[in-house]
Amino acid sequence: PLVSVKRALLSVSDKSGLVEFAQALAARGIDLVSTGGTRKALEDAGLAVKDIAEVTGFPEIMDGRVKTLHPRVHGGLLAIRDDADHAIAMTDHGIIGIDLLCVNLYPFEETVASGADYATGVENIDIGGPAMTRAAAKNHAYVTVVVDPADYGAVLDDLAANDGKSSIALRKRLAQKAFARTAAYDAAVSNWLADQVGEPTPDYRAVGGRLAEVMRYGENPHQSAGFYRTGERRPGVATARQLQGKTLSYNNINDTDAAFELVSEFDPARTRAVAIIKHANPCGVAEGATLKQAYERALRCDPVSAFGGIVALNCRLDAAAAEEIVKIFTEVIITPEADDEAVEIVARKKNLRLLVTGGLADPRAPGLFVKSVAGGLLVQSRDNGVVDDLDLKVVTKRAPTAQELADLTFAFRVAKHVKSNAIVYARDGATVGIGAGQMSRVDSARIAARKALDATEAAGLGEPLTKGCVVASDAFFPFADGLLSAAEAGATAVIQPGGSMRDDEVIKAADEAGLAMVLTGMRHFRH
Ligand code: 93A
Repeated sequence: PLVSVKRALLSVSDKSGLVEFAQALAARGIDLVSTGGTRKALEDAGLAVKDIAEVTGFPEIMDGRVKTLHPRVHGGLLAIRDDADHAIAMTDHGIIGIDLLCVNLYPFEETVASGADYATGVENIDIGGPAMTRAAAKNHAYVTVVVDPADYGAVLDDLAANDGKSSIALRKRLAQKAFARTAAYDAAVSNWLADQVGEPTPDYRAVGGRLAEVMRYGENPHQSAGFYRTGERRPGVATARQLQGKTLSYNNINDTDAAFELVSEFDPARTRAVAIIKHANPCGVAEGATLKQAYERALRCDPVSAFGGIVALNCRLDAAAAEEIVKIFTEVIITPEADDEAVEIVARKKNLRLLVTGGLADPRAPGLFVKSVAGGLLVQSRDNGVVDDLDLKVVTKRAPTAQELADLTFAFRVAKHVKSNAIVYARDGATVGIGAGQMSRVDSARIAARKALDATEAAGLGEPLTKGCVVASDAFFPFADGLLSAAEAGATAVIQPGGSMRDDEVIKAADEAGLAMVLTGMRHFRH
């Protein structure tokens, strides 16, 4: 199980940590062999390195497309060291064993993510690197393969602990990592090509992510979890800069994503908006003349649930808003940018995470949504429908007033981000009651009304917040009951997709109750 390491082949694109690693290997008397660029980096650092061409007896050709694809390399990686026939083949063909392979691949993902053209993308598909990586990983009984500079230390520690030999435990672990890397790499290439050819069926691209972090646990402490980045350049939780606070948990990431996707629906050129999220559902969303005001109005919707929530902003966090937000316990703030003064205010709360995204996510952008089921993956395009782009139809005798219409589009924008069945009551650009995740729409409507009463009481208001509000529903009202329950609560106007067999009945009930109703023609289920 312990294998002595005599020769190492290094061929890396990402040269970070390379020189130190190679120096430590050389200090152990390990011979170094390298491809062009890697050899140059090592020689520049004063190390003795053999060129791969000396091993193969064959020059690098075709602009480096063929440099390590040679039987002397692959024989050296794949030979079973204690097999007599393999030993004869090695002698017959002048093959020398390679005991350690250090490879990282052409930066394909980074290259295509930076918007490189087609030819550049193709040229950055590494062939020789994955071939060597797979060969070494298959032969981990003898060969140590390291594909991530983060593992250089572990390799050196292993050699130090075993008197210059490598342990099977480490070789096995690194082999697993190597195959994970080549699998993700091929997935990235396939996904990019799918985009290039306009492949209509969403494929498994989201699975081609790279492990960014092993998390302490998943949704619950007995579940293991990892966070993968897909390389998608969408401003949000996966790409944000964390300025302070504890590491994000699985639930934090899930909720922060929901919060930022929601608040990104509000154009900062038009308005300032704040969304407060708990358990992936908004418990308050509001626009305001200032960010501080937007936060206060969002908080008013459900101050009890907002405790320990995630706060997302659609524009630069300023000092006044920061002062307000830190008054109650908040898990995460996510914002496109933050003033220095605001950053200092947040710094008073050591555990509060502050994430800066550099911009908002485009709600109209395409993308994929993946969910796992037993034995499979459900993959669909992201819900990128935006109410502003829809052809709204007034179906009642009374048309909504300008103020009602503004509130209707506001409420529908929010409803898209509420778990179904979603009912959202809103007034003056703020939610006043949200009913989420119920199995019947009428229950969601009742819960939203109940929550609005609680908020009214908490705010010490005489007049219920629902008086003169509007109501949005993520899918059609199958019966008039949900709609009537909203009217009873004080709603004067309704927005919903329409399309029920009983639309006529529902419209008639709306007319009788004096409601104005608008149909969007687009449903926003979210489960
Ligand atoms: O063009 S390749 O697919 N053909 C090869 O034979 C080959 N061998 C190693 N790419 C190949 N590599 C890759 O070159 C490695 O995976 C590594 O990323 C890079 C290192 O090249 P250099 O040492 O010249 O910087």
